[in-house]
Amino acid sequence: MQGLVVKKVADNFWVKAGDDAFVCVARGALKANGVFVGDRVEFDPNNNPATIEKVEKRKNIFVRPPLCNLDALVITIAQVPQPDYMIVDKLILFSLCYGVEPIIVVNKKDIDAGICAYVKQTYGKAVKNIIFTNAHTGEGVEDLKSAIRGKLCAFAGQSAVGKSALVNSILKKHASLVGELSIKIERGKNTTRHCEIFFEDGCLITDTAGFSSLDEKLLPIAYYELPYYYPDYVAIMQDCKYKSCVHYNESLTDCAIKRAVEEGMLDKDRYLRYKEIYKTLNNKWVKTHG
Ligand SMILES: Nc1nc2c(ncn2[C@@H]2O[C@H](COP(=O)(O)OP(=O)(O)OP(=O)(O)O)[C@@H](O)[C@H]2O)c(=O)[nH]1
Ligand SMILES: [Mg+2]
Ligand SMILES: [Zn+2]
Repeated sequence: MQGLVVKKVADNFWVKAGDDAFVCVARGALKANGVFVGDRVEFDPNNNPATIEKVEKRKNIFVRPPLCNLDALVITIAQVPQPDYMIVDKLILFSLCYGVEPIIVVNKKDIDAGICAYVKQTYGKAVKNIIFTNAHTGEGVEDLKSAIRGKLCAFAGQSAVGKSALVNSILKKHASLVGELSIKIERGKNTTRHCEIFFEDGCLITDTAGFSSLDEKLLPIAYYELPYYYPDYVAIMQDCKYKSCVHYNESLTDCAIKRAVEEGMLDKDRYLRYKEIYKTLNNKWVKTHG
């Protein structure tokens, strides 16, 4: 039978097939860390215990949290706590590196004091789905569900922006499960993080804290590739004078990105953060390539 690994506890895997879940163990060579939550597997339910026989090819894999085949990352921000847009930029880069769709959710719409308009303006050309929600009233949550339906997704973003509240709002029936899960996650930073996929109305969700903080040094991008992970830059970079333009030190007349920033077509702060990330990646390159 075929199924999706939705939960792992010790050496046991919960494999969902249709409406049923089978508790399985991994067979032979798959035993040593060969199966992850998110894996699509072939399993034999007639063995006792049921056994996972084969793991399908993965599109991506993460260690913290231990999860694979992620389709979408819901990057959550809010008016309060004060947004750190460097985190948003890095989470977008991270998503695009691993073939994950970045989705931006601006939560706490009820206390919006300009952030909704700013985010639309700044990221509208880079991220297709930008959604505004109020996790308390459920406003916008149907839009969010439409954006993530059929995709395995995880929530990321600063603490207290309302990730768990949003997950709870989507997973009405499983609210207590989510609470239990976050307690497990919060307990002790160094213990292995529990990770589980929840289902509701065609949405596949995992509430995990693992993706929230990112070090740009760990991004698997060479500095000269960085511009290609900015869809808003890619859209106009054919207008740069030089093919190998990195949109850093070139003159305003040579670089279309710098010009667009100067003319207010692209957000200036996002560009300054781009330069900061570029510099970090460049330093890393110099260190490792001499
Ligand atoms: N006003 C308002 N408050 C909200 C909204 N959504 C969540 N909150 C509140 O924001 C606080 C933080 O919500 P959480 O869901 O715990 O935030 P989180 O992102 O999961 O935080 P961490 O688990 O620490 O990463 C709680 O007090 C929520 O009640 C909203 O739409 N509007
Ligand atoms: Mg939380
Ligand atoms: Zn340029």
